[in-house]
Amino acid sequence: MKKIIFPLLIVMACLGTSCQKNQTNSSEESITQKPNIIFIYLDDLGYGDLGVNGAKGVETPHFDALANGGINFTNGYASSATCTPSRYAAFTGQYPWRKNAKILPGSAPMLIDTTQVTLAGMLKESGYNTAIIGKWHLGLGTHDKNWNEHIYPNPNDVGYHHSYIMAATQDRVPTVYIEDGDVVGLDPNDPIEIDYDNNFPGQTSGKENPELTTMKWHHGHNSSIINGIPRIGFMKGGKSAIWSDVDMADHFLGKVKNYITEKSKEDKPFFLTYTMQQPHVPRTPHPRFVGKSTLGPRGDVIAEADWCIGELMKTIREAGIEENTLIVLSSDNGPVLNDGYYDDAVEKLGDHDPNGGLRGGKYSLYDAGTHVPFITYWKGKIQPSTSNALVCQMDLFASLADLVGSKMKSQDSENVLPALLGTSKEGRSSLILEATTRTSYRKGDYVLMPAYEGPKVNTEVNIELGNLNELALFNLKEDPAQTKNIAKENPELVQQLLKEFISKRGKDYKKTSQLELK
Ligand code: NG6
Ligand code: CA
Repeated sequence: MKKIIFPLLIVMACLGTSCQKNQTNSSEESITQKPNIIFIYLDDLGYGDLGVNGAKGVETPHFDALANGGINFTNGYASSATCTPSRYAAFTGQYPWRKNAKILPGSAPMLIDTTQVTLAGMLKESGYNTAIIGKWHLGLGTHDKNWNEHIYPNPNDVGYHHSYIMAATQDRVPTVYIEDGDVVGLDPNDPIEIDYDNNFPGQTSGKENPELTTMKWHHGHNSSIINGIPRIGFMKGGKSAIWSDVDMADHFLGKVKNYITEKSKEDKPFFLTYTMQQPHVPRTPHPRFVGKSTLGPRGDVIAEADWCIGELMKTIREAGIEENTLIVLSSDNGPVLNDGYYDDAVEKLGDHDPNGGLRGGKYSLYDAGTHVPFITYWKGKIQPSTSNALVCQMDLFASLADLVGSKMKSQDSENVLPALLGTSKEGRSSLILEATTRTSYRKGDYVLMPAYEGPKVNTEVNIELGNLNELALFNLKEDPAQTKNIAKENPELVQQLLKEFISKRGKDYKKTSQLELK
């Protein structure tokens, strides 16, 4: 947006009434300046996947520049250890277990109700242009939607003026882009059909025709073969609309650059959610990035994502808005190596630790499931630092509402704006974390993990799930790898935390369902 006009409004307001300096700092700033906001949301990027957090075998200079030039949070969280629930929380400010949010198939109806408050909707109400470009994975339309017609509801019905998305994940059908509710490039004579249960007569599949695949499936991912990659779910038709996997990063980035360039010319500020697909499976780096890391495709797509961030920053600088743009960067859940394809992520890991020393990973109730990279950057406004304040993506709603002077509220979001801007090292005092319906309770440096039934390890992805025989207490500051259950030594603290947890989460926290990868 152009240089800001708000001071004039304040002068005008002061002419009418007495103009006391009675606002808090942040609301005062929000009156003088509403910055552009860009939320960069990665998919399955681990805390330790950034150079600044100790990555080995892949260089991430652009991520690191944001972290070193802004605030690198050491206690930043996704609400959940999988995508749909985390996105639900980040985009609505409500705990995902209230909505029973789980990993959705690509055919799922929209999970967010069109009457719900959303982060984008709040910013839209506050005068922002709003857009989402990238992965969605919160369902679209209704159960019986027709992909060949306008899809309602879509992101534009829950707060975004503009959306350019993939419906679910890169490994799920439909493998097409959807712009403002319409499939892009669709030939009406070749309509799309989607089925998550049964294949279409006469069509090949990864299960029956593995010889036709160029990427081999390890578990699941054996339905329709598209661009040589076996996917989750069956798809028929829509040939002209099918995306190119190796070009996906460039494709979304192109949309992002155009959006920033165009909207920075307008008087309104913008809120852009850039939901990158990396390093989720299938990992398909553009040929320019193949071999850029020593980690195989998983590292190469992290290098690709890093380049995209560099390009985004270049665009912001060229548009002259770097000092008027708040950037928040995070990941929807922790890392996984083999998530269903043979792609050398395990074999080429070397001494890289995507978890950054934390236990578990994607799908896990242990810390690495939800404890993710979390960076805020605002040139000239945020002083470079690291912060151990406890912050969650779900808090963007209340924090950004404060920043822009909105009175709108969402149920579970807490205002941690001072932590996000670095004027305070205090974040939330507690947080409920979730992994496939199981929940734990983080308070201060401690995390309380109730006992849950189920396997200790998911052997397909080789990740410890955090199903413990007995309730456990860990001090994450002293023991980030969660090696020592200190519940027995701290009975009073355990009772206190359990009481708080149950009062917030409800007594039925034990009603859980098992992780099913499909
Ligand atoms: C699992 C998929 C996994 C990934 C995940 C969702 C199988 C066997 N595994 O069910 O590959 O797609 O769902 O990931 O299908 S998330 O980051 O979007 O939550
Ligand atoms: Ca994810």
